[in-house]
Amino acid sequence: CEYFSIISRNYKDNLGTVPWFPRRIRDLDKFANQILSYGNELDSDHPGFTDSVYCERRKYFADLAYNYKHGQPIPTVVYTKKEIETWGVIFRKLTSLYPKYACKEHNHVFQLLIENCGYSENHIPQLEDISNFLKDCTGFTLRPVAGLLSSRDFLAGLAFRVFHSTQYIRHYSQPLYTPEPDVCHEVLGHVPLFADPDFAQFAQVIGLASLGAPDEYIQKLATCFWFTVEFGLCRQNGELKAYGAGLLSSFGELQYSLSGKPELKPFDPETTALQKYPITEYQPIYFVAENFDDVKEKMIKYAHTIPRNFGVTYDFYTQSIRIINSK
Ligand code: NLE
Ligand code: FE2
Repeated sequence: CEYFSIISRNYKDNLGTVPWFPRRIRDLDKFANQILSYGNELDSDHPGFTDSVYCERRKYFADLAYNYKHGQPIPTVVYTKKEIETWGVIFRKLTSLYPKYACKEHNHVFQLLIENCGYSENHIPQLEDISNFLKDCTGFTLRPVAGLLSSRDFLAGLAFRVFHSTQYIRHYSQPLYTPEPDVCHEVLGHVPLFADPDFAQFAQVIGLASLGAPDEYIQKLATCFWFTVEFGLCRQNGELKAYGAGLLSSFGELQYSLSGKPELKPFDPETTALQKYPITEYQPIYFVAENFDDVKEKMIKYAHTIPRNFGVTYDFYTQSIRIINSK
């Protein structure tokens, strides 16, 4: 199967007008059946490929997400003993590293997640509980996703403060690092930061900038997302800390990223947007942010350089996109 392949789909109609984008939060339901690869098929080099129990399980999770509709509660999952053990290994290892390696926002919210959402080494927290928690903090909510979305669809969700989240767990044989997102990556890596107001706003800025943007800019925005939300480092009190979810969910890469070995560059959307990167191994280069407010302001400036003859805002009352200055 094409588990890690990125196939770009052509949204443009024959007239070359603005690519389609969701206008109401309910429109996000349309993404479910346009995933790049159905999330239940595993590549032959995937550690779970020859494990029929694991494959079956992935199909179960893919179906849950595939059938999900906006407004429904996210289905509760009864995780197996083996799955909880895998989670436990990752949870214990990461929580021992966070005090030293994670940014202060992550550490702050993590405590709240333990108190409010049942985060513990013996329990994989439920997406529904987390989604409700995030909603109270920043208005972010989670939506289960069956497989890889195109960058365009994934980023569009952020415009609505909706984060598409996987619900399955990685194969137990490789807890230290996985190239594909899994529930550990989402709930340990991403969720804490989406509870932070500045960070939430930054993520939404990328989402809004992506709506109707030309393909070339979708790729640039996705690259900025990669080097911030996924693999960002920041400086706090003169020390380097991780805030990217791909680092905060991989106890291998978290230590590596702050080991002094990889190359570090200052985050600047113009140049960061052009950086090439591998998706199945540790990153050779990381970008360092000063703080979330600073990256947000830089992204807002960058968004203005995207050719689009209209502006957009998000209306929280109606959960829909408003078009402004349409020419
Ligand atoms: N490498 C990360 C991990 O092992 O948790 C997942 C990254 C997903 C983009
Ligand atoms: Fe991610």
